Amino acid sequence: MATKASGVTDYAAAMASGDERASVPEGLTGEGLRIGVVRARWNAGIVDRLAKGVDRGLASLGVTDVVAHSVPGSFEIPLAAKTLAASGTVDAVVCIGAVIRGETTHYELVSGECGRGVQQAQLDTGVPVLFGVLTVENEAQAEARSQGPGGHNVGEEAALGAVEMAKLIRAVTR
Ligand code: DLZ
Repeated sequence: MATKASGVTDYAAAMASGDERASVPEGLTGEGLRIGVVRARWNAGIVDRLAKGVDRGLASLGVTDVVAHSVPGSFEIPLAAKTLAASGTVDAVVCIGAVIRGETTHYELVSGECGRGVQQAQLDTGVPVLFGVLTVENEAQAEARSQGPGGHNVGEEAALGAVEMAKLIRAVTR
């Protein structure tokens, strides 16, 4: 595991490779869960890669019941995610999108409001809403974080987190 003290470059490389990602709790299963997915259509090629990661992550934990919706861009993700979470039809929501600084002068606005809104959605509804949205400098960084099987994929990580959080909420509230 890289440490920040070893240098900014090492840490950035670790973040890109996924070395800092959370481990999956032993024995975690998503059987019987219904998971919602909200995906943005901006930067569709990258979001497709994240979506494949979501599918892999959910399948690896035995999730078979998935409901997916798309929205125009990442700015619209929070409302769709909150509405889905509040509907009472899903155990968790995974949000995927890609905000690339090079392509937008209002990068901070779109990425910041998306992150803030996703957090608000889960706090307001009590349903886990996972942030699988890339906020990166360029396409190369986006590709490094949306890799195929065995590689770093933020969508896959968010999917695993959704199952973990859904089970946690279920365990402490029922
Ligand atoms: C407008 C815009 C721009 C410039 N860049 C992105 C982006 O990199 N990623 C993304 O998901 N969406 C982007 N958008 C679209 C906004 O999220 C939103 O859809 C529009 O501003 C309409 O509200």
